Amino acid sequence: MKFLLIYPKWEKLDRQTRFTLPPHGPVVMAATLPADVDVKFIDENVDAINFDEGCDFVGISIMLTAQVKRGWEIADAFRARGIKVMCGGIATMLHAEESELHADAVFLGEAEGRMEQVFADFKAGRLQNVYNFMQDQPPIESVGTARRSILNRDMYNYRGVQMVDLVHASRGCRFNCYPCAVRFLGGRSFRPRPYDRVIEELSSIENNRLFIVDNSLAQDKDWEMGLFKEMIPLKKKWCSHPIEDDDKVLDLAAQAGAWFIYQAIFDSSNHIRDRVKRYHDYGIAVEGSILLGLDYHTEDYIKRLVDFLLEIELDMAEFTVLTPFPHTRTFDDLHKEGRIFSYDWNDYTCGKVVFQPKLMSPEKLQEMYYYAWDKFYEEEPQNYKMFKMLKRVMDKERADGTFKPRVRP
Ligand code: B12
Ligand code: SF4
Repeated sequence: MKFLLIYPKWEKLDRQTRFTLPPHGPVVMAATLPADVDVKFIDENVDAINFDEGCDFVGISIMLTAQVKRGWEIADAFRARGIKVMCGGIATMLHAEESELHADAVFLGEAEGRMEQVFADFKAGRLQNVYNFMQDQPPIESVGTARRSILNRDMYNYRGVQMVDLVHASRGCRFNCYPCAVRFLGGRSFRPRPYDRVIEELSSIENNRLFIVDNSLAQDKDWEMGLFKEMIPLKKKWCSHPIEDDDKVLDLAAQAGAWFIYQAIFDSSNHIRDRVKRYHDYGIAVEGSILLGLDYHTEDYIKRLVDFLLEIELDMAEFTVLTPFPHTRTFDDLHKEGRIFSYDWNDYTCGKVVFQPKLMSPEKLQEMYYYAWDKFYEEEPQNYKMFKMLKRVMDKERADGTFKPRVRP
């Protein structure tokens, strides 16, 4: 049977350099399909969908809120042709009830160990409207190597330079940050994968450059250090969300190939200054993730914050505006206070203001978003800073003999 798995197009952040990373949820989900399912994958961000392509069943993998409306449009179009559609993925869980209106089946939760039942139901003509496994997570040991062979690999490069492959070493998160939905999605327990499964997966990836997409690696120091030790012989180069601010951890991370870290930067304190400096001391670059529009943010505060980022020589910066995603505390508060003025999910890109900020107008916050991007990249444009980051990884690769030239037109 032919299963068409689709990852809908989504709008990128205004001002951010355009490049596309391979999606991860769909390739992990594809690894869980029963052996007799013939899967074809389309990432609409890099390839067009042929709605008249013959297939028996369509799956739509939706990660972002800004992707849901396009996902539903695609679902409607296939259903209008008489083909059954199942939606899954992070944003399907966050928008479950609305998704039910557009799909024959809505799958909520992790796919491991569940697809045999779903596909048996489909074949028997008894597909259920909702499969809800959110409170019943599969054992973490059952997470296998993602099925990256379904990707159209040539599309994921930046000006001919090989970008990263995505991989994860754990699920869940024990924190509960204000704007984040991970607590709702994965529960608050941290679920590390066994080292041998992670190392087996990392070894199977031809690409030397990786993005370890775990929510945060800074959750269990012993596990984190053990992981880095196991990774050293692989000589991979990788970026990730934060790692522990500890000399032993930073040293092991550097030895294991840490290239750059996405670090949330929320103020201009000495704590942040030292945190960034310590990464730099270990040869690890930092891409700051900076959220604008918190209740204490004024125009002046944002201007000073951008000056601070330049002063501490942050390598790259990604500015976003606070966005009240469903199932977050941000949504609950702003909704209750009547401060959300757009519930059009296409606006939820993190680059558009959809709520009334406390100390400025929405228009001013939007203006400050553009100000932050423009000011930070005024002297050294984004392409240049990105080139410096890529050069950094190439230098590391040349130093340990792992550099592979791979230039695409
Ligand atoms: C990787 C990632 C990215 C990558 C995506 C790369 C790509 N090409 O798609 C990048 C870096 C580009 C990215 C960007 C953003 N991201 Co992001 N990202 C993630 C992250 C860290 C991992 C997602 C992942 O791969 N998980 C692991 C996979 C295996 O899990 P999964 O997708 O749930 O898949 C499983 C199941 O859902 C199921 N499944 C999946 N698909 C399907 C389909 C079917 C049919 C079925 C049955 C099952 C199924 O099977 C899988 C295996 O069990 C998540 C947080 C997290 N840890 O989940 C945030 C997350 C998804 N991102 C988020 C956000 C906010 C963003 C941004 C909007 C803002 C930002 N700066 O972070 C930007 C986009 C800005 C823009 N407009 O340009 C939010 C989502 C908020 C929302 N409601 O939209 C999350 C949840 C982070 C958070 N802390 O809140 N992101
Ligand atoms: S923002 Fe990151 S660290 Fe905080 S709860 Fe979400 S996933 Fe965990």
